[in-house]
Formats: sequence, C-alpha cells, structure tokens
Amino acid sequence: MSMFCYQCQEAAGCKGCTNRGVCGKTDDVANLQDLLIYTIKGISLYAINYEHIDDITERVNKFIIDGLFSTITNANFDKVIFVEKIKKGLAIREEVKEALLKEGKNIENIKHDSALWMESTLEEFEEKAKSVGILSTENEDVRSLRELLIYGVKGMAAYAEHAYNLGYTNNEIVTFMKKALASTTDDTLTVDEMVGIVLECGKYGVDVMALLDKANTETYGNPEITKVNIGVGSNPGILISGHDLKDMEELLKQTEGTGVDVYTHSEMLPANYYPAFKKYEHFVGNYGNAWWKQNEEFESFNGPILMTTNCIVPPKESYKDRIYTTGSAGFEGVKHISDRVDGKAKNFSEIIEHAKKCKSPVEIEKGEIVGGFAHNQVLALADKVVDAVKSGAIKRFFVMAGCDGRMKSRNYYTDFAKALPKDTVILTAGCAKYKYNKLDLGDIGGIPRVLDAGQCNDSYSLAVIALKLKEVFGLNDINELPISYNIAWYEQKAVIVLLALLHLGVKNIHLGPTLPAFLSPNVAKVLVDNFGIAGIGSVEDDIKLFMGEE
Ligand code: SF4
Ligand code: SF3
Repeated sequence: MSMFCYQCQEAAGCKGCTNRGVCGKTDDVANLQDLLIYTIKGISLYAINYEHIDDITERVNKFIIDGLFSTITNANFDKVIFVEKIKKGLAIREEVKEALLKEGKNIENIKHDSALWMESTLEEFEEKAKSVGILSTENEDVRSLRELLIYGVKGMAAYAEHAYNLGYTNNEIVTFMKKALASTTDDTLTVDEMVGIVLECGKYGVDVMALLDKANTETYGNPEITKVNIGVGSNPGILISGHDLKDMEELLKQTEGTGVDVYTHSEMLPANYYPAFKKYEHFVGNYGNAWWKQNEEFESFNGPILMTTNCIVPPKESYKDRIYTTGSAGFEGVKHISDRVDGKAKNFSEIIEHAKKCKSPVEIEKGEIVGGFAHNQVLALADKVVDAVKSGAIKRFFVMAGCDGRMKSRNYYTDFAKALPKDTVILTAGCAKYKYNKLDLGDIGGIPRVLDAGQCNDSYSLAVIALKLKEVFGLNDINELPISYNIAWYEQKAVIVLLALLHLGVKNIHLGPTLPAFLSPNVAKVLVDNFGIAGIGSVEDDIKLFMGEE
C-alpha cells in the first residue's frame, strides 16, 4: 500500500484506493494532499485562538479554503502545487503562532504534532506524509467520523471560495471550519461529541450555500427559465468547466468582440440561466455532458478548455496542450492561469489567442435543454405548482440532486427517471442531472417534469422550495411533504449537501449508487437510525417504496 484515500464514491472496491486513485491521482500526490490537510489542521489549532479580524486572519482563511478545495476529488493533480502549498502553510502556521505569542497568549497546551512539525524538502515531506494519512487514526469509528467531518468541510470550502471570489465572506463559517479541523486532532472527544460536530457542520453547510446563493444572485441576477442551445456555432470556441462564476464573467468580458465563442461544460451549464451572462451574444450554449465524458468531448471540441474547479479527468496527450486550469484546479504539465492580483481581473489573453488558432467545435448534439428553476423562478410559479399538487396533477416530487460519475451502475438514475410515474416531477441540481436532462419526460400542465435549479450548491434552492411548500401547505414537518430524496453522490461537495439536508430535518434520504466507503458500520448505523439514510435497490422496488406502494 503506497497511499490510502477513500473520500469519493469511486474508492477502489468500495474500500479505498491504495496504490493509485481510480480518479487518476498518483500515490505521491495523494500523500502530499494528506500532508497538506495535516498542515491545515496545525494552522487551525492556533487560528482558533486568534480572534482578530485582520490581514493575518484574511491570509489564514484564504489559505485554508483554497488548500481544502484543492484536495477535493478531481480538482488538482499537480505535485508541485501541493509542495508549494505545504511550504506556504507552514509559514502561515508560524505567523499565527508568532502573533499569538506577541499578544501574550499561552500556546503551550497546543501539543499536537500537526502544530509543531517542521520540515522543508520534498523528501522530508514525503517521509512525513507516511505517518499522517487517514489510516493513522486506528479506531475505525473515530476515523470515520473525522473523515466525514473533513469531507464536509472540504465541500464547504469549495462553496466559500466561490462566494469569496465575488466579495462575499462570513467569518463564522471559516471559524467553524477551523474548529472542525482542530477537533480531528483531539483524542479526548467522545463519539457523541464528534457526531455533534458533524451535525453542526450541516448547519454551516446551509449557511455557506445561502451565502453563495446570495453572492451569485446579487451579482448576476436570479436564474430564470432558459432554453440552452446544445449545438455549436461556426467560430472557434473556449469551453469553460467547473463551478466558478467569477471566472465565467471575466472570460465572457474578455472574449467579447474577439471572434471567439464561449461554451459551458458540465457544472458550468447553469451559467446559461443567469441574466448577466445571457446578454453576451458570443455565449453560444453548453457543449457535452457530465465531467466523466471529457476524454471524448474535449477531443471534439477542438478549442481550449478552461477548468475552473473539479472535475478534471487526466487529459489525453492529444488535447492536453489545450487544457488550462485556474483557481484551486491544477494538473501537472498543464498551463495554470494565475489568481487575481489587487482585485484586477484574471488575464485570459493566452487562452483567447490560443482559441483563435483552433477549428470550431465538432457538433455532437443538437437542440435545447431547459433549466433555470432556482428558488426565485419556482416561487414565481408557486401558485401553479401548489394548484397542481392540490388537484393531484403532481403526486410527488423527487429530489435527485448531486453528482454524476462513470460507474455503469449509475444508469439506475436514467432508468429511475424514465420509470417514474408521469404525475411526478424531478427537482435536480449538480451534474447528476446529465443522467436524465436530455430525456423527453414531458410536462405537467406546462411545468416541466425535470426542474434544474443549477449547480450542486444550488441544492440550497431545492431546500428553499421545500421549506416554502411546507409553509404554503401549513405543515409542521418538512417530511410531511410529498417529496422523496434520491441523491447521487461522487465527491465531497455532495457530503456537505447531504449534511445540510440532515440539518434541515430531511429524513429518509436515499444515497447511491453506493454508500460511502468512509462510513464505518457503526457510523452508518447512526445515520440510518437517526435519519433513515438508505442506499438504493432496484428501480422498480425503489419507486414502489417512494410512492408508498409497499
Ligand atoms: Fe480513490 Fe476517490 Fe480518493 Fe481518487 S479521490 S484516490 S478515486 S477515493
Ligand atoms: Fe459534479 Fe464533479 Fe459533483 Fe458540482 S462536477 S457536482 S461530480
């Protein structure tokens, strides 16, 4: 065993990747990611004692958020970047420590090795990484609770970073992240205390998604019902993938009038629903499907591709020179567009010049898909929706948010969507939608049977919709609504979405295509007993169960 990682749904054998990730992550990168997390825990141990909101806190917060985000599945595969981050992290840790000493704080009780170790060469880092990985926590239940918390916090970090990029921050959220990370070094916590912090994580999950929703909608307007073109134009194009809307905005501005078109890919599709982006004539539409098909679709796109976040699939040599990363994303040997300096926009001129020399994209699909049903738009249709429920035209809603992935067993979600009774509506968000957003499922009195709220973080919208319906129907409990939750997960953002839903009191969520490898049998039992979490079965049986026919 040269590494151990079990943070995503593809963990080898539903247990963990031990030599190379199924995602393509090499053992050296996996180990350096472990060491980066360890370094962030050390920073957190000091930072929870530093109460000032000043430039030190700003640097610490930014480092923690970006560091965590870069370790999310399929975000960053670049060894050099992780070495740099660890070095920077150690320097930041020492800076906070110094600041605490200066103000006379007693830090002698901070004795955990993550707060004390200090090395500087790659060889030393690699040696150190061997002793700080996930398996260094021996008790499998403690390990499970700690990792569940860390993955929730990673997802939270991703959303916090997008909000931060738009100028929206909330110190309480980052303070919780530090507290949570520090808690994973504390051997004195009881199981109940650890479960408590995991559930508290869900509260901050709701907060961070609300913050990002505010950032996105105040900056770019409320998403509105939109028909998105999935065909191509005749100009060369740039394909933009990932979740960062600030990158989207700057790319659209800088490409205007250059003769280069812009297309979204995978989780960037919802950018098409925002008024501020729709106005650009050279914003053609969406190209391709969910992340895992990129090996074929990036080939035929012909132009450069900008990855603003996860999910990157290790690129084929044939198009590797057309891939650019930015933000927390990275891949060895791929060009990285650097961060904003002094509030100025990123410089996308290199990718734009590159695009001009490329052929236009090959058409792989034609037609349109419909989306933009975030909370504001759905609430504008509330009367229609409520009437449809009252009249029995809509019997049940199915929240099918989350992630897509390459496992064949995920065809379950396509089959499930097809097999649902015609008087049901799917509420979706995240890249999970690609399993059914191109099926012709029709509508119910003008309400489409698949309502796409947006990116995975827009699951928040689905929760807002559910809470509104609860109010309209005068119910006491969100679980009395005719809504079932059949969620597909892949990476750690889905973990924070799940914890957020649990915090809102949602019960009986079904999670697939497999349950997380990081849930020990005892921790899984806590989730089953308290929240009715379950896996998936056959399409037929599950539909009967959800429709109350069993
Ligand atoms: Fe394996 Fe997933 Fe970890 Fe990649 S992120 S190494 S696929 S568990
Ligand atoms: Fe997808 Fe990677 Fe999770 Fe944002 S892009 S949902 S998997």
